[in-house]
Amino acid sequence: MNRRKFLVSSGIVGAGFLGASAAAREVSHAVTRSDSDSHLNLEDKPVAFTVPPLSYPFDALEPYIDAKTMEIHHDKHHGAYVTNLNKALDGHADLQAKSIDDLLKGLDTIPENIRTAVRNNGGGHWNHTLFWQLMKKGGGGEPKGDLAAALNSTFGSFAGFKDKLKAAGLGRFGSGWAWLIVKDGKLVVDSTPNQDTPYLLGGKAVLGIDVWEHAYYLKYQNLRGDYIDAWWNVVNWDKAAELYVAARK
Ligand code: MN3
Repeated sequence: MNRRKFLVSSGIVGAGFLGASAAAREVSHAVTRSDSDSHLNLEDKPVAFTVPPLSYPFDALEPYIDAKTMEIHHDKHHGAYVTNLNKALDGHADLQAKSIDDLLKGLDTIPENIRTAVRNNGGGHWNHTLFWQLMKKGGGGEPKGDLAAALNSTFGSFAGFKDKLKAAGLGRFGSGWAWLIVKDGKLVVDSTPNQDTPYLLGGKAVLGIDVWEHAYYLKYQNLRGDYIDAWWNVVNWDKAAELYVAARK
């Protein structure tokens, strides 16, 4: 069975266990590859990047992030980054065969006429794929273990860290992201403009918050700070802890 047939059948088998809209997404993305694939299946033409389905329903993060925002953000915004990334890579089989990580780590090697498109849309795909995983229903609270200890020693306290990330988010003029990254073995808070990834900061992501208006405007309008305050209630600290361990390797 080739990859394409396998994914189609697994998508349909999986559909019975998912809600109707999740099932539709699963099937509509079935004839694709996963982003972890780093090489071509030579039996098939190169296949496109896809939006991974959310692992929770759109309303899972209510009341902190509303269902409508999640739906538009995931399906339309993330969807558009993926569509435009695929468009930019059209005709570049060598680049289509790469993982999204490798594309973004090697922006210098991307042909100049599509480099900005890959940076923006590939970055949008990478950032959002991570962002969905950094949130969960019943999230929030405080980190544990090594990450908690490192946040305390680096920023004085968990509250000190939260203040710093909020300031980075508020200080990012226009659209972008605020990040907690590991850089040179240390935790650092920083931000990126547009859809630039932590790779462009020279670090590896532990936690990140989308501060584009599309992430919060329906519920919070111009009050970015209120959105950031609310976002702490949905943070998936288990995922952040996992990324912290990986980033230090
Ligand atoms: Mn966004």
